[in-house]
Amino acid sequence: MRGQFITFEGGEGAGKSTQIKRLAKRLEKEGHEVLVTREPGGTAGAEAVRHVVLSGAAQKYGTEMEAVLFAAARADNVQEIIKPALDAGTIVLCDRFMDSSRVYQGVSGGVDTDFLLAMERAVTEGARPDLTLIFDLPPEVGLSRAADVWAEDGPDRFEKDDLKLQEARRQGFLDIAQEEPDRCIVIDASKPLAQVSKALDAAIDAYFEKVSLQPTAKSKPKAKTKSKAKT
Ligand code: T5A
Repeated sequence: MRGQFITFEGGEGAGKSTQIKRLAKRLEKEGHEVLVTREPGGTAGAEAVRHVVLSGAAQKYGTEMEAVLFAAARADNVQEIIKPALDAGTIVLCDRFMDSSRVYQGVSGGVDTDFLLAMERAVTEGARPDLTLIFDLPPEVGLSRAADVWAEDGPDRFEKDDLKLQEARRQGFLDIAQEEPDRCIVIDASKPLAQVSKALDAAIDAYFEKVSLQPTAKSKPKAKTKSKAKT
């Protein structure tokens, strides 16, 4: 028995966590087993790494070091949370995953592609996304949305990067969607909340129909929804 692994990707403030929360509730109501996790994060160890990378403490050691830290956090999340849930037949909704490393550390960070893909293969074994929703919007719109919810310590290490880098990341995600059309669906995240929700629901419905997915829970399942607190 294997569940479904659905990842959510995109630039800063694209609305992923808002939609994941809503979608998890919807799927639970329909009787699906749902687990929500995020990257970097999900486990105590990965949350500790999250603090190190998002605070900017690792930046001075270079983008390769940051890439390794993200991969280490991913390995822990995959082994401790994602793989066991998938093995139990759960739908896993993950806020960012391997495509964020490809884009942030690869496209905009300049880390060697072979190095990144080797780490990706090593840590995602048995847990490759079945479906990836890419939330696309102009970076200035996303950053302005994110700014509304910044903690008092302000933007994190990646939110501080200039618009040119943020644009490169947007294009990086769109390129992945084009290269892997069977796995990726682009959602126009610049639209008002209700329209984004509708587009996401339609994408999920079409995917579930494609893979003939029906609710499997015998009783109402419990989602382990993790809070999306800043570092
Ligand atoms: N990173 C991560 C890497 O560099 N490499 C990696 O391998 C990984 C895994 C993670 C950072 O780490 C980097 C990428 C990131 O920079 P994070 O805080 O988790 O840090 O960053 P984000 O995932 O970007 O989280 P955000 O909270 O900034 O963005 P979300 O989750 O996409 O957006 P959300 O839902 O919190 O919404 C932001 C605001 O917009 C509003 C919401 O209410 C909220 O106020 N909103 C809308 N407003 C108008 N219209 C809509 N349609 C809206 N949707 C949401």
